[in-house]
Amino acid sequence: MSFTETLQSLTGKLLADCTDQELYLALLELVRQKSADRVQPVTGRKLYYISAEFLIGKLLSNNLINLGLYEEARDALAAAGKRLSDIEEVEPEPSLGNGGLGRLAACFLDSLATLNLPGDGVGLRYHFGLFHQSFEDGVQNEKPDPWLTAHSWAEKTDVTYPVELAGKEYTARLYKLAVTGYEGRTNTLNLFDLDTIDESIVHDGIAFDKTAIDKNLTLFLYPDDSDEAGRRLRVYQQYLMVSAGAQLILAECAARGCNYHDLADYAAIQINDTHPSMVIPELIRLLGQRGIEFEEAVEIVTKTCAYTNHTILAEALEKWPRAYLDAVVPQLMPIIEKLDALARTRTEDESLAIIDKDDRVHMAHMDIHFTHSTNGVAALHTEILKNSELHGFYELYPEKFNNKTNGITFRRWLLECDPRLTATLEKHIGSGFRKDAAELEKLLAFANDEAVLDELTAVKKANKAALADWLLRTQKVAVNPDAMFDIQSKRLHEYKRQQLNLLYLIHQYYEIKAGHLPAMPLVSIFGAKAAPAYTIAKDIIHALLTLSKVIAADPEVSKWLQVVFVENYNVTAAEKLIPACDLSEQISLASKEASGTGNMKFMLNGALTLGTMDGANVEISQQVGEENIYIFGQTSDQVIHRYAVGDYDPAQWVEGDANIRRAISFLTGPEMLAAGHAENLTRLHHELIHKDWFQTLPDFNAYVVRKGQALSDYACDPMGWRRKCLVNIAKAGMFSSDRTIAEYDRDIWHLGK
Ligand code: 4GP
Repeated sequence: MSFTETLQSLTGKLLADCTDQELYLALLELVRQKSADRVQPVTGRKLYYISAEFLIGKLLSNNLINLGLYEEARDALAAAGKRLSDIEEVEPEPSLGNGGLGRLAACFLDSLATLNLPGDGVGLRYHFGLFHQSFEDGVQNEKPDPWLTAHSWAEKTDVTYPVELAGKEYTARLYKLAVTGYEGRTNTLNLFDLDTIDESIVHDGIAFDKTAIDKNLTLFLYPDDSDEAGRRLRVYQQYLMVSAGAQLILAECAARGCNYHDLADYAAIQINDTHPSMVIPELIRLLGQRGIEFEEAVEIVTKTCAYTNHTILAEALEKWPRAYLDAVVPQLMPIIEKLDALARTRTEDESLAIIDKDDRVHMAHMDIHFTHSTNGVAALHTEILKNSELHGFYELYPEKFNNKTNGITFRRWLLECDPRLTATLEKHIGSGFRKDAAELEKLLAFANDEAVLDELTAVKKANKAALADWLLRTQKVAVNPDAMFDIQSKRLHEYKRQQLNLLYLIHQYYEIKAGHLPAMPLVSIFGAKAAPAYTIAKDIIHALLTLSKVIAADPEVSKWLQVVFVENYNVTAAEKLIPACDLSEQISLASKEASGTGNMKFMLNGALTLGTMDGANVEISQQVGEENIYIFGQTSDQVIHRYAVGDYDPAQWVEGDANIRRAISFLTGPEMLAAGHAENLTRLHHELIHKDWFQTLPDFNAYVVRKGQALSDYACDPMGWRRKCLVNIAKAGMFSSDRTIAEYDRDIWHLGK
């Protein structure tokens, strides 16, 4: 049967007569059948990657690519006068993640299946995922972001597990979502939910009754935790995930012949950040119910589990008040107490305890004591963990610490999002890079080939035009595609320093007004959601939106400078932005960004990085050489030293530097106050002058200079610029998540063995 006939048999109509919705459902069904054909039996160790987030993004095109059906589907539809891109729009995006950690989990699932490794995900089936962001009156507004429809990729099963929360029994139901690798096997993303969730309790944006657990438990990823009910709800969610997950793992292993004593021969469990940490005491509890003594259970769990740390920000290293755990998971507290006592026999250092003197339970500490591996996600990050943040643990367990530099799946972040670049690469270096990313290096042979560089320029130009169209259609903004596209898209957080970019833009505003024109026009594009309770992050969004209005209203400046803040930044938006980017902003305060993965996506798509020596920027810079990246700012050692000395005073920088003073004062100057809200602007102004916890001001001048350099290189030496882009693409191979997963498997998981 031809592809057209297959689709027609699924819809029961001629393709030309189908609606996009009907075609979407037919393709979904087809992908489902083909994915099922690729399920393989499991032998030996199987991975369970437990994570509160799986930021999978839309699945249709990705699945078609991985199944080798994309071109056929596109052509069959085109022959019937349909466009695959229109059908993609029918699919709602599952925003089951917030940022890097969740997107990484999705890339890892893709690579596991592609490398033919048995590895499933375990998480929650949130009804609304994160939240839908809109801007109203220059302020972020949050609404539910539904993705579940009658025909969802996640299929309901009959499998349920009892989960006891606050002494009451709930029933967790398993949903399965097929994950098909590129020319690889099909694995599963296991998502748990309750049948009793009631979406109608959500009101006024994303507010809901936080105490009605049976109705609210899986409504949202990261419900607002600014009050105690919200924080407790997170504990409830975490336990639902790990208890149901642990029961699933034990059941699957038992079905394959495991007698529980040998669990580590059947399962490897990766704890993705601290959200799933309770899987440790939960497994010990469940093994106890199956007749295994505490000491042996601890040994089994330690051999089975491994932990990944994704951040050194103190507020993200979860410490739950013991009272919460007493109330929500009383069945775990006696086990956590025993683990704390056991850990205390290994060290007298109070700072490494699981339960501290203030009765808080440190989840990361439990992970490090009772798993066999702790890894950071970029070389610098792992060194910081070993030498400062987790130094005491490193001294106690040096053999547990290892680095696994993050990666991204090239299927989504090159083949799918940048078909023009993919085709150009294939023309010159063949298609081997689809499976072996190291083959991208073959491109280096063309570094001085002007015809190839011109082709790369043409690809970028077409991608920028496509982004301009998309911005016009979805955001109602017109941009100049001949300007340099400068993009900062990532979660909104002070450590990522969108505020540094903001100050630069104000600086440029003044410079242009003073007649100091830049080398070329700049379109500065942002995409970011701020956590609903994170006030300063929302103030930064407000300031950028306000500045955007001020500049747009000033014809003198707007010829040279434009600020665009994309609404509701998500995976779909990222897929549009990244291929069109010229300059990738990776300007976190050195030492604070664990790795970053956006930096890798931009590089792979031929953008140059403007960044600090932070996270994986360090490795990117080593790969491409310092002449092919724009590095600026303090080093992590300098930053860590400044924190240690504790004498950083932003007010001195404001006083001592006229440019800084001018840029900061503008925030509460007449132009901004006329266009924005005094409350938000004044608060941000105050924060920067009096706190500036992430040391924006010491890096300001270096940033201005380096960005000016990038603009002038782009304007004055287009060939040189494109050569740098080529080197970045060619050297991106190391950042494939296939490489990362192969390393996890080699050093930690040993799957299938
Ligand atoms: C993120 C880190 O901020 C980012 O640097 C890293 O690339 C990513 O994890 C994947 O390892 N952390 C989070 C989080 O998303 O919620 O802590």
